[in-house]
Amino acid sequence: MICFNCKRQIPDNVQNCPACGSPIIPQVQIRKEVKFRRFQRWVLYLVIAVVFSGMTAYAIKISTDNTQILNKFAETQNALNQTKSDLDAASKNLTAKEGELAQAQSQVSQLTEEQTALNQKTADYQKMIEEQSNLVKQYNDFKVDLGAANANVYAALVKLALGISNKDLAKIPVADYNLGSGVDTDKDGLSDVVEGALGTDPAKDDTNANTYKDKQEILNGYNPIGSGKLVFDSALVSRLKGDILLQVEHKSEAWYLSPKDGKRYFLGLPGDAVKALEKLNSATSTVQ
Ligand SMILES: [Ca+2]
Ligand SMILES: [Ca+2]
Repeated sequence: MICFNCKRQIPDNVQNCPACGSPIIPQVQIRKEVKFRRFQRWVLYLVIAVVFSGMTAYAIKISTDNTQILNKFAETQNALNQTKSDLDAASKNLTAKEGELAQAQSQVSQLTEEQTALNQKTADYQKMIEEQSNLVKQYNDFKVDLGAANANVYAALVKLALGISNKDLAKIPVADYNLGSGVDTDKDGLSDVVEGALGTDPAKDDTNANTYKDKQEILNGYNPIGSGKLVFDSALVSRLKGDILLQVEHKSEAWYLSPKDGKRYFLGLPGDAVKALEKLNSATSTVQ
């Protein structure tokens, strides 16, 4: 047996150590003591393990919480950066809008000037319309006066003109004057009115179908309705030179027999005769 105090070999069944005098504890009690202390050690290990586990879990929790906080902080930082970026963009946008507003104000100012100019032009235009209206009124008054004058001239014309039969009229050569003005259905250079006066067919450019057109035959002294040459009466022509002849067997078409060339000039229907005479007078210098 071993003394627990001095660790020396001692005899069994002694109450105290012969070497150091310490009381000797029985083996059974020692085993109990060892078992108790082993139990205490395991309890201690258990407590340490529990505490360590708790601390580890707490450390993990703190780490997790920190990570979450850091993540939230990063998110907040990103949100702040985004907000700052948005604010910068809004600031730029605001600057651009201010520029646009200034431009719009400039345009409004320009439009106001244009509106003023437009108002002035409108006033000028209304004044011009008014002046034009006055001119039209004066023109209409003048036309009434002119119409009255023409009526007087025409009355004198009818009074001075001579009536002539179609047969006698055919004995006077036709001048190439005023033959094509107005509607010309067959496009032969003789108006429908002239063809009515000459007796040709206004729907055929070659009334007698001899391959020579009506106007060509008339101006060259040929009969466009029948055949052969027209027979002119120089004595009749000499007698009627300078007269206005009314085609009384038709529609009273007026002809003027020129003393210069002995040809008849078509003046038209009674309503047109005055105008044709005026036209003929202005063209007299060209008549040979
Ligand atoms: Ca014709
Ligand atoms: Ca013919």
